[in-house]
Amino acid sequence: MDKKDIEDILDRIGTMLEIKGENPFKVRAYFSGARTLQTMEEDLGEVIQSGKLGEVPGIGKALTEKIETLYATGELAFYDKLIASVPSGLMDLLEIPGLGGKKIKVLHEKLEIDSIESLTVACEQGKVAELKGFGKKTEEKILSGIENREAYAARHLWWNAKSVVEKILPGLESLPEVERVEAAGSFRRGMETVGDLDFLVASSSPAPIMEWFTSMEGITEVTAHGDTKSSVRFEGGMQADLRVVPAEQFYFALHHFTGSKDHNVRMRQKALSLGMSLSEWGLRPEEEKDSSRKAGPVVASSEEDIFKALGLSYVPPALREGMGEVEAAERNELPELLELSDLKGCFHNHTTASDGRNTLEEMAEEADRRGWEYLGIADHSKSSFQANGLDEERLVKQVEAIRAINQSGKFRVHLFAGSEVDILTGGRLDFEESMLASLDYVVASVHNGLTQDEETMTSRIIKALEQPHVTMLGHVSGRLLLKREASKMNIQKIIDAALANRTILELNANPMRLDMDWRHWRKAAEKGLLCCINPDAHALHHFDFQHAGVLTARKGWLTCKQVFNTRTLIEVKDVLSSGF
Ligand code: DGT
Ligand code: CA
Ligand code: CA
Ligand code: ZN
Repeated sequence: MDKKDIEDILDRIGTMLEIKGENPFKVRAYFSGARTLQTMEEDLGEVIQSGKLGEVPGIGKALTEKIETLYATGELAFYDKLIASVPSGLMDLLEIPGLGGKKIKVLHEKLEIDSIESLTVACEQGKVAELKGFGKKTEEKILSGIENREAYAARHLWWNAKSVVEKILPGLESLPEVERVEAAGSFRRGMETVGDLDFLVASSSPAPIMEWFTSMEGITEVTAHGDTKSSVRFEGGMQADLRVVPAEQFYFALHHFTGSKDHNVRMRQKALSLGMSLSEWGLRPEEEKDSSRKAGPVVASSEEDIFKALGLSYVPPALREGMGEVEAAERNELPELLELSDLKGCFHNHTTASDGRNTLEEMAEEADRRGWEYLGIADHSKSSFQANGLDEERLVKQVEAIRAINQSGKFRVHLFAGSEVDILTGGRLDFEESMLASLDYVVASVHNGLTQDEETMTSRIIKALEQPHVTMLGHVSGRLLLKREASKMNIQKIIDAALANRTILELNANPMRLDMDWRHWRKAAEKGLLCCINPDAHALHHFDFQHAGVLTARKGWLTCKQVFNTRTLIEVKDVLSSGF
C-alpha cells in the first residue's frame, strides 16, 4: 500500500474514533499522523526499512506499528474492526461540507441519523437547527451541501463528458493560435466514467487560448488560470484542465496526459530498460550514460513515433490501462480491435409496444438509414408491468406484425422478432417454452429482486441461461453507473455457464450501464465467450449508444470475431435457426 492510501486510512480511523466518542488525544494522534505522512519528503519505504519511522515527530509507537503493517500487507485488523462497528451511512455524511466526526456523532446520537437520506429529512423538519452547536445557518449549509452533492459528484458518465468535449473541441480548433488539439485523459481512454477532462493544445502563443478557455459559456468557476495551464468548472460540476505545450512536445504530452498512470509507469520502465527517459517533455537518452554517443532527443510527429522508438507496436488509447498492453506490444501481439463500422445490427431494442418512444416502423426506418442489415426487437415481457411489458397475446401480434413488415419488403433491414424476457426471482422465465420457441431469439434479463444475495442471484441467472431458448443474457450485472451498484453475483461462474451453454452475454451499450464490465471481457472472450453489443434503445437516437458500447468492447480487448452482431444477416439467421 502506498503512502497516500495510508494517509487516507489514518484520516478515516481518526474520524471513526471521533464518531465513536473516543479520547480526543487518541483521535488527534491519527489526524496528525496523516498530516505528518503527507508532508514527509523521504520515501516511506526507506524510512520504514531503516527503522526510523518511530523517530519521526508526530508518529508514536502505536502508529508506527500500524503504518508498517499497512505498508507491508495493505491490511489492518484494527481498521477493519472499526469499519464494522460504525454504520456505513455515517461515513457518507463526511462528503457534506462542514460535517466532521464530532458533528456526525451528535447527529447520530441525538437524532438517530445514519444516512444522507435521514439527514435530509431531519434538516427539512428543522430538527438539526435546534441541536446545540448547529443552528439555522448550519442546517441550511448542510441542505445545500446535500443538493450540490450530485452536481459536484466526483465523476461523470463518459457520454456526458463526450457532449462537453464536443462543444469545447471545435471552439479550440477555431482559434488561430491553436496548431493542434486533443482531449486526453480517461475520456480518451474511453473509461465508463470520467473524473475531469484534460485538453491538450499545441501552440506557441498560449495567452489568448487561456483567455478563451477561462471565459467559455457555462463556467461557474475558474479554479486555475496560469500561463500554460488553466482549470475550470462547468454548471453541473464537470471540471476541465487545459494545457498548452510547444508543437514539438505535443505527442509526448498527449501520451502522458492520456495515461493511465499505470500505463505511463510501464512505458517509463520500458524506456529506462533501453537507456532512455520518457516524460511529458519528451523521450531522450538518459543523461550521463554513454555521453560519447551524443544521441539527441527523439522527434515525434505522432504518438506512433513514440511507441516505435521504444520498439513497441502502437497501443490504442482504450488499451492503456496497465493491464499487459505494453508487454503485448513488445511481442507485437495486440488484438485488432473492433470498430463501430463492424457492427451490422443489434438485438436489444424497445418500441412503443412496451416502454420505447418509437414504433416498430420508425425503428426499422432508422435502422435502414444507418445501413444495418438486421434489427432485433425485444420488448419487455409481462412481469415488467411498470414498463408495459407484453403478455403472450400482444407478443404474438407483434411477431405477426414483424413478419408482415419483412414480407412487405418496405425496408431493407431484416427484423428479428424477440423478447426481453424477465428472469423471475427463482430463475424461471416469464414465458413458457412454446412461446419462446416461436420467437427468433430471446434476451433474458433481471429487472427485479436486484438485491438478492450472491448465491441466489448467481444460480438464478445460471438457471436462466441454461434454458435452450435463451440466446443472450441482457445487462448482466444490473448496475447503473454512479447510481446503483451491480447486483451481487459470481461473475466467473456465470461466464463459465454461458460458455458451457453457448449463451451470448450482452455488452449493454447504454452509457449508464456498459454492462458486462470491460474488465471481465478479455479473459472471458479468450475462453470463447461471445459478446453482443446492444443499445437497449428506447428511442431512435439511442442507437448512437453503440459508439459507447464499441469503445467499451475495445477496452475489453474484443475483436470483430468475438462480437456476434458483426456477423452478416445470413450468418446470424443460420445461428438463430440451428445454433452455434
Ligand atoms: P480521471 O480524470 O480521474 O477520470 O482520470 P485521468 O486518467 O484522466 O487522470 P487525470 O486527469 O488525473 O490525469 C490525466 C493523465 O495524466 C493520467 O491518466 C496520467 C497522467 N498523470 C497525471 N498525474 C500523474 C502522475 O502523478 N503520474 C503519472 N505517471 N501520470 C500522471
Ligand atoms: Ca482526467
Ligand atoms: Ca486532470
Ligand atoms: Zn432490460
